[in-house]
Amino acid sequence: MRTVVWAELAEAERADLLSRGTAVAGPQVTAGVAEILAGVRERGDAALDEYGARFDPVPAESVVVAPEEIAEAVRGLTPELGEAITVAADTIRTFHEGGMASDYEVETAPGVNCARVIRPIRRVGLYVPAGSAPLPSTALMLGVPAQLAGCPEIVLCTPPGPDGRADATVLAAAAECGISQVFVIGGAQAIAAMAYGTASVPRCDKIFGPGNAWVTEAKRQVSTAEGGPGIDLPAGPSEVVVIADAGADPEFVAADLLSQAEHGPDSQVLLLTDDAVLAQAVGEQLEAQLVDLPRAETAAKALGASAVVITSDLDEALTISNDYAPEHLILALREPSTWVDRVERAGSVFLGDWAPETLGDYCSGTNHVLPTAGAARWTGGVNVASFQIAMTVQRVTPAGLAALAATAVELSAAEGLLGHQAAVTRRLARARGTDREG
Ligand code: HSO
Ligand code: ZN
Repeated sequence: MRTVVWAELAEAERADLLSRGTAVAGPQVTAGVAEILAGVRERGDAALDEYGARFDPVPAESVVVAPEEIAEAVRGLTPELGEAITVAADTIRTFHEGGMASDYEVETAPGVNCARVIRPIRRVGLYVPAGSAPLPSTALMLGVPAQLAGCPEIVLCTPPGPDGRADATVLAAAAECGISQVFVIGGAQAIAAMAYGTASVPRCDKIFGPGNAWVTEAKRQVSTAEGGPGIDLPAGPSEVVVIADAGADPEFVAADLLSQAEHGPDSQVLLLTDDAVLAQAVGEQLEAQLVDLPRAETAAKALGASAVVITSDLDEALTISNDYAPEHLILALREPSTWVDRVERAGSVFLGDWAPETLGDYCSGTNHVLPTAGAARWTGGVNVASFQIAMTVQRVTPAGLAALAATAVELSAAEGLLGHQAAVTRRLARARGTDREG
């Protein structure tokens, strides 16, 4: 990792340092994705087989995962892994359940009652990647909130592994969330199948989940097509910013940086610190720890494109992080809670020396499907509300209509929409007539 001093950087160098370089799909990906989407839309299952044969190292024999295969996957888990899936599902459930939106009703004017009622999205599609490694934890992060939201139909797509089958742990995680409609389809074609539907794959109303550039671009394209499904958020290459002070533990800081760097060569890793001695020590730790990692090559590539930034003080570090809007932010600081108020935007924040991002990735309870590429400027991560529709309902009595009639009449006149106005005044006249008769 190269080390730079923030105060010595020109404006353009600062912008370059904070630019992801991965946020926008290249023209090749855009065009390739468009072709796949059109293929699946026009030829359905036949196109899925065709793209599977073209893109998957070992294509699946059938895209449909039979219920017996899911049951077999659950039976085949070691007791330890089975327990880990259950414990993680429980913590995720506990945290997400605590923040569920509820219905509410208020009287906004005498005789006018407005309510919000929550409805689950009818059919949701979850994408669980397996490109560089199968991610059963992602099945839990999407499946648990979908289940809590009460979605009646949950569809899950995941790419085939080296044996041409869905990863057994992903299947077991799906089963933990009560998901039975599982398909072995990867990449843009999986997103296309869930967006348009095929004879085998049901058409979904909203598509969730992280993925590579092709998956992220496919989600973007289907969601902007007319009648297309909704999508959760851009969940591209993983990002972590660590803000560390002189008291931080270099061994822990290096371990956290490596844990995200190992996701992929395009992972975005940044260390911000006001202490050059700490920066030096973290550098030494990175070198020492890297050699032990099976994915050292991947992590080294990501670190090669990353930086350690020396700031004048911690406040400046917070300002940089807020501008960058990271997916994950670790505050390896003394009294970290006192700094939380300074954090304006980040997908998920980890406080102090004992909260590694790994816990959030797997089992503390928070979600790991989080905004990347700066989307934390405008959204948080996936939660139960992501799987629900907040519908409004109003009840109005004749007195309620009378109470707001003048307001509606005035505003409809201002907009020149006299049809709107008549819908009020006709009722008003009738209500007055009824009053007089009564
Ligand atoms: N850090 C990843 C999530 C993940 N990590 C899954 C391990 N498995 C993106 O937030
Ligand atoms: Zn991770």
